[in-house]
Amino acid sequence: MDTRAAAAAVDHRPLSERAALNKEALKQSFLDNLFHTQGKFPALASKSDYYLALAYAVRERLLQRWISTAAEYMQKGARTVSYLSAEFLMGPHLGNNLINLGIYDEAKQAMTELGLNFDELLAQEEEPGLGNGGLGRLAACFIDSMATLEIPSLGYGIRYEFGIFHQSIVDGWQVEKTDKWLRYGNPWELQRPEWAVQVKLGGYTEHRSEEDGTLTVRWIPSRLVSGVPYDTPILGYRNNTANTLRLWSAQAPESFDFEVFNRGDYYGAVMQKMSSENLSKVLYPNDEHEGGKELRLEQQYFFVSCSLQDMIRIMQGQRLPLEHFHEKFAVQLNDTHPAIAVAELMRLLVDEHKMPWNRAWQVTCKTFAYTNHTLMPEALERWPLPLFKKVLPRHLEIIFEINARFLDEVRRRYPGDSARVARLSLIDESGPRYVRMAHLACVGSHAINGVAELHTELLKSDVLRDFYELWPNKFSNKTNGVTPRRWMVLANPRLTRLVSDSIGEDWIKHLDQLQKLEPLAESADFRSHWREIKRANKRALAEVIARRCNVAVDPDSMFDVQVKRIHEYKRQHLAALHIIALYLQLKAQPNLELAPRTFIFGGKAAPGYRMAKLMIKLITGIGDVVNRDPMVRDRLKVVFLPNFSVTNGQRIYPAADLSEQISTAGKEASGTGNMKFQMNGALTIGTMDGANIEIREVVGADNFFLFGLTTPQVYALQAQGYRPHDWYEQDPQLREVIDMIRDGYFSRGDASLFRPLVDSLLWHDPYFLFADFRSYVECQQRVGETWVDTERWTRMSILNSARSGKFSSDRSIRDYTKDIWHAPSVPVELLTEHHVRA
Ligand code: RUG
Repeated sequence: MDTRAAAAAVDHRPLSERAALNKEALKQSFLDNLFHTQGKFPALASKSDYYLALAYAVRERLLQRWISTAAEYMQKGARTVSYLSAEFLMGPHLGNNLINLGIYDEAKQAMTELGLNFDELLAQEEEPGLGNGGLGRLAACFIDSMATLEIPSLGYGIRYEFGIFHQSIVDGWQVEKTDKWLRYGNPWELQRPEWAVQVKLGGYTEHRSEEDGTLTVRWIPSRLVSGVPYDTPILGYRNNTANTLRLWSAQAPESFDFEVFNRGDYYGAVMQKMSSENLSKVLYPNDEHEGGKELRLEQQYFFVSCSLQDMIRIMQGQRLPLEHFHEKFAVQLNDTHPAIAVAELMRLLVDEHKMPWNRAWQVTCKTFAYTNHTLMPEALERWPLPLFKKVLPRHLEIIFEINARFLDEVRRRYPGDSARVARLSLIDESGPRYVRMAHLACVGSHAINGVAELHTELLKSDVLRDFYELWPNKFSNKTNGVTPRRWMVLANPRLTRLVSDSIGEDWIKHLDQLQKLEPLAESADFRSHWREIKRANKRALAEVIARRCNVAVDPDSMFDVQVKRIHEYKRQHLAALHIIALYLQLKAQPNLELAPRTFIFGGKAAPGYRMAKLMIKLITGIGDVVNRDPMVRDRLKVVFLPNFSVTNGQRIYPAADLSEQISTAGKEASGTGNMKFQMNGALTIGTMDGANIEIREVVGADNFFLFGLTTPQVYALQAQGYRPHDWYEQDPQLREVIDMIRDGYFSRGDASLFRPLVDSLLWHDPYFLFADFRSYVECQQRVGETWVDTERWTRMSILNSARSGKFSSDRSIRDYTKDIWHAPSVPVELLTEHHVRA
């Protein structure tokens, strides 16, 4: 770009004129921002400067929508959904905002005309990885859908300074690096210090009888932390709505610093400031044992308290009495991480706003609804009582009071059933005492939901059975969904163009309309287009793989993909066993007809989860052997793509032929990656688990590769005493595969490396790999046979995509709105600058 020409082009017109949604206006604001915001001219500007200049240009276009939305909601006194989530895995904003504003192509053209590479600019954005996986990404899809459906909503969470760690693979092992996503600033957020709130922690309580006979409680904290909100606009798709994601950052409150400072303890004051700011420092990476982590409990309480105080501020601003809190706000608890909100709202209403207990309890129960996301017992949060008391002494008292009243009700319903009372109690007293957060969420919510049909049924019959028996009407299912804006339109522009050219653009907001593609599955011409697109996407991914993994993969081979968190229950190691079986087959019969396959893995292991890290090492070890072996390397390739993230997912899902959804039946609550693959035309090989069951239901059994035990079969096998070693003895192929790992074939002769993994499988196999091995291998055989019939495969691929309408998060949000939130949509009229000033 020529500096003089660029300088001459700077424009001084008011923002409203400059913020038009067209190419020339965009170019203009880009140049203005390069000069006035970045303070750079082209000869000095870095790619990051260009990215930021474009981001600010886009932000100017968001602000008008954001202000108009806020004004509309205020004027209408709109009922608002508050989505409380410890994680929001947003992914990069720029591309998504351009799509939702409807100016993606214009922006691309504008940058190209300025001599810049648009894709390179997009790649500059540091992805805000403020989540671990499915749960955080679901929250991101949900706020996208709420904005698209024009439902007034606020996403509340934590502005972690370090998001999910960056994974690299060194010598086949996972290595973690901190994620400094804020290092170059974040153009998408606005700090709102004027809405900061104070949060208390620690200390003790004082109870006093007043003269009028009432009892007042004072909580004297040992620490105060200030919560400062950072707001990010969340655009709806091609409408005027821009809702808000409000993330809280912890800072030291000045007044408190001063107290220590005045005592002359300067270093003490500094330490206190640092310890306060630690609260929002880092996202916990979903480790196995979080129960004892004080900072994690503090984080949860911190963002919940900030958010509820913020809602109260909003009510007071609109002069609404707090008795009507539940009418103004529908608060959804995304898992148990924000469950402390039940006790905190009670504290705010009773202690701080002097509402009588019974009234406050009614308001609280009508306010909250709770989504459960897991059946894994170790993921159900509980906090040791002493720790809880140390951090939240007043809340423990409130929980005891809630529990006493609740258990009275239980005893009335089930006289003499003390075992049931113990099971339902908010306090686990079977050993050392714990506060059970799922119980607190169930008792304090008017609605409880699971995230897929099977999951909800298992909650009712197993994990939350006692609560279901008590309150069957509270329970419902809300199957997850994903936003087609990010996961199709942004991630797969080629497919988007083909689909829109064939059936129009309505499907982007009404995904059911993809059904119109079904007849096209019979057109040879359409199928050929469909294949060309998949091939182009695979070529693009192959380039990434060559760059990152230094492995050449063939875009004409089948891309067989498993990307998700690494966990034993998700069974990446089952896929590994199958690859070894294929390898052995090829070695034994070099002329075997076998269509070339590329196995692609991606996913992070929690840093403290040793078995998961060993699973990564096993996969990379298999890759080292297979990819180098001249006898097989043209037919099998194995790659582990490092640092699976939203950005990488956008490249991977559109390029997949086969989606691996192979968790043990009854373990995966829903899965959402399965939906992203399906939308983009991958076929699924999967168990009867989570949302796989519903995917199979909509695509039809003929278009889905099913294998493995069902949940009742898993339970039965467990009950009769599962002995994996017997399965090993009885299956020669399985034996050969396991022996090879055990003997060090994939660890350069080191027979000790995979010993923990092999021993766990042989003697425990808690996730039934051996029991499902034969069925999986046979199913993979069927996959291979189908793949070589290219036309049939393509037909199945088109039908998978055409029948994915159910899995739009728009459908999920409609379900929540209809059954739980009852929040009507509020279309927004755009304000001009003139309105705002007047
Ligand atoms: O493991 C579940 C997924 O099955 C599910 O699709 C996703 C969204 O509902 O949530 C995941 N999850 C569960 N993430 N964390 C938990 C437990 O806290």
